[in-house]
Amino acid sequence: MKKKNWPTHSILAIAIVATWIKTYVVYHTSFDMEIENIMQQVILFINPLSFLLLIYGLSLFFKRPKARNRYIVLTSIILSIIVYANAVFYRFFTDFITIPVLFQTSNFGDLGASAAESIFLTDIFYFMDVIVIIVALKWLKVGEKFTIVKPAIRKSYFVFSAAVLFLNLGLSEIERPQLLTRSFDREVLVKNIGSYNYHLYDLYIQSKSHAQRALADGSELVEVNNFVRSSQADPTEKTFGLAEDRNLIIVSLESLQSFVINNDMNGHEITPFLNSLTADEDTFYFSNFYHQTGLGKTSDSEFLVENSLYPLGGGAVFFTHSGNTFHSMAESLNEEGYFTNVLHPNNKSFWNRDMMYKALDIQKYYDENSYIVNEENSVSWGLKDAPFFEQSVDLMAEMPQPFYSRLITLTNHYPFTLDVEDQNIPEYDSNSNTLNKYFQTVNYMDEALELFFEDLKEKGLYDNSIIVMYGDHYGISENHNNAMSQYLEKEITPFESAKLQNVPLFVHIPNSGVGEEVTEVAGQIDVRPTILHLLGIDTSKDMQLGADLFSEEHEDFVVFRDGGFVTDELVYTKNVCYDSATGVEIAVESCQPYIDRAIQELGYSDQIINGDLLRFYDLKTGNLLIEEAEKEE
Ligand code: GP9
Ligand code: MN
Repeated sequence: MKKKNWPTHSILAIAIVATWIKTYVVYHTSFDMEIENIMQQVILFINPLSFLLLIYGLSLFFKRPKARNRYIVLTSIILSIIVYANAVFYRFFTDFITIPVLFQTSNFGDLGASAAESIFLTDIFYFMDVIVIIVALKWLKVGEKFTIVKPAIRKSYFVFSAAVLFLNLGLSEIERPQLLTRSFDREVLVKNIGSYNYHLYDLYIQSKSHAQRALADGSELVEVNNFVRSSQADPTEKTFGLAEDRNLIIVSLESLQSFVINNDMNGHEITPFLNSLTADEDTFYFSNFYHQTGLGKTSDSEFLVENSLYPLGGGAVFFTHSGNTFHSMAESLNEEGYFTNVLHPNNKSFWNRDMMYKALDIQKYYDENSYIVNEENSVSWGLKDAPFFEQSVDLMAEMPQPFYSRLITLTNHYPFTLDVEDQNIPEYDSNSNTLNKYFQTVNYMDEALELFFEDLKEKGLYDNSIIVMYGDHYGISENHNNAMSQYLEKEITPFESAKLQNVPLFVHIPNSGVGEEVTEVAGQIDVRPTILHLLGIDTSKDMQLGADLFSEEHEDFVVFRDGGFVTDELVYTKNVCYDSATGVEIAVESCQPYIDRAIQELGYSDQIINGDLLRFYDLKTGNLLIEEAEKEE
């Protein structure tokens, strides 16, 4: 059979259309992006096109058809890998890749078990366009003449591609004004400018922040300092120094959200021990406390607690800025003669902790090498919580006092795997395997905590310590909304999702007798000043964005990393303002002052981190070291 002759640039056209359609299908099947109207659907449809026209169009600069085809195939492979990597990443983090996370490759090894569960044979679809192009090359008879594409044709081609880009940006501007200047939300970006352009934009943002450090001279600190000083909350006499000279023990509770506290699952109490603490006379239980983490998850919560600054909007600050100068809580406690350390039975480079802890002046990191870890005492990510606490108390008993020990639990981590002998309550019965198992691992962690308290008492460490515990971030992502709505017996709207970022905070001060439930709206950023004040340490010179939770000047206001927030009256999320009590949507004007404040605070925090501004700050005197920096040059 004689093959039909196809026009010269058929392969180019096929490549563009194949990748375009594939990308659009991937948008709908791999990412959970809410499309609210026809316009958004149109934008989503056209947004891959301008980039694909450009990148595949570069083949027009090759003279030989062979080279041109090779370039097209190679490009399609690279683009497919990018799309696929995003899809797999999204399965974990419900987010798109940003450049700094690519430098976190040492984490990917540890993700092993979970990653394997997230890769399927059907994923071959992500390479569908590559297959189509290769088949087309093999079967279609395309003019193989040695051709130089006329510059005029090339020019009109690229003008067309630019026109498509401007059409895309124009429609996005109507749909979402100031998209590129204000957005904290990667999803909105991808929805509007497309996943490929988003990566270019990200590249631009990241190199800009790199340049920011080089350009910063400390003068930026003047405004930040004025803001921090004016929003400082003074401690109250009632609680200042309440736990003076005690050891400080902080426990980061993996993936623990507040919805399980004082709740049951099919009649089974989930967290009996923590529930008892909510009504304990030695415990302050903060029921309106929220996590504020971004992509850095556990490490972001650590960053918030140590620095009282926000983590970054893209990537984990533990990775991107471990070379910065920080004034951490550990540094303040070192000054007071504390032995500062972290205990966590994982590989020391996970989340770049080994590097970052040095920057945070933490004296010792007891990583997995400090623990006896074997088949019997570990599950999934590593050492189980109960043996972890047990061995940690042994280590703590040997430490010079007073000490500041921060312990990070591990068992209640996705995919929430638990040995049968540790399961004390049954699984839940929804369509989400993740949620079904979550209750069991939470229950296990709760039991381990009770044993931890007993161990501390046994080793004589309990009475002279203060024990602070908080949920590090959500455990159940929005991917499990159906199952969550079955469990909570209500629809999980964006408003409910925001409220589900509520995690518990416990401040347990043995023999103090002053405990109560505190309903102040607050976040992880407030932990540091609260604790330091309880220990009787002045923070009036600290460059911090949080405030003492016991202070009369503490505001009911918590800012999320994506620019959303919660106050005692309002919830703002995904650009919509809600009445906090009813969940009813209200005019955005009511939220506006707080929207501006949130942007301002996040901006100052980003400035401090990106500009590495604390190198220009003398914590002892509170002086800005601007002139000295100038003299050095
Ligand atoms: C890893 C542990 C879990 O060491 O802290 O990190 P996460 O995935 O929750 O950020
Ligand atoms: Mn975590």
